[in-house]
Amino acid sequence: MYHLFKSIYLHATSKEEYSILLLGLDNAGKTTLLEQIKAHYSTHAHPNLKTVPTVGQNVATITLPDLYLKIWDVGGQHSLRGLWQSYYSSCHAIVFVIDSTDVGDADIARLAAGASSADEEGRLEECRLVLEDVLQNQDTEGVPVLILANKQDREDCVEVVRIKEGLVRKVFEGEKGGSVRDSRVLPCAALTGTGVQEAVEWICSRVKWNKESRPPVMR
Ligand SMILES: Nc1nc2c(ncn2[C@@H]2O[C@H](COP(=O)(O)OP(=O)(O)OP(=O)(O)O)[C@@H](O)[C@H]2O)c(=O)[nH]1
Ligand SMILES: [Mg+2]
Repeated sequence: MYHLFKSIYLHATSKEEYSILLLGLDNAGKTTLLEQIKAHYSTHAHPNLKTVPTVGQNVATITLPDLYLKIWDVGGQHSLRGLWQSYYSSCHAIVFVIDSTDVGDADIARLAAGASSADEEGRLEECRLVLEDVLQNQDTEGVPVLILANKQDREDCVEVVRIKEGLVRKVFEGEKGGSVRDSRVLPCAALTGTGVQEAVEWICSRVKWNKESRPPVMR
């Protein structure tokens, strides 16, 4: 009887926990985003916006009314990207952060037209290859992916619609786009916090939707 009551109690007081993986090239804004999410969903904290390049990982758990999000922010430098795949099988959603000032509007137009990308101004090609690599890995199969077009506060940013049509759609619909999955492209400015709540809301709805394929951990 004790065990029955204990398990009923634990069930009633526990919540689902989902792991979210922040990916993207170095300098994209992942750590800044994590800081804003932490500040937004706790009553006291101010975001620490003085970030340094991440070597290894940062992790934070935020508490929402009906679930926990455990957010993993991993370093995006070239030499660290090999570590990403060890997170894939246990994550419930991926947030791929793009620096909208570092993909080049003209380059996007060239890519969309199927032309070569020999004289790029930004890191569009690198970004495309890295995103394709994530989507192609079998451990990310079926995982919802949110693409955040970050740094939309800067005047020199490429608009979200251009990134969506010219880059993301091309990757997702290409042969290296991987399996069919839930995906969305949203604008964001991690530095100011604009778009952060919308991103978290999308993530929450999609991990719940996908929970039969990737069940949460009960905490
Ligand atoms: N203007 C602007 N700057 C941003 C934004 N987000 C991040 N930054 C700046 O971009 C730089 C890199 O941000 P980080 O959050 O450290 O980047 P990261 O993706 O964690 O980089 P790695 O740890 O090397 O993978 C910092 O100088 C941030 O202040 C944004 O939305 N707008
Ligand atoms: Mg970082």
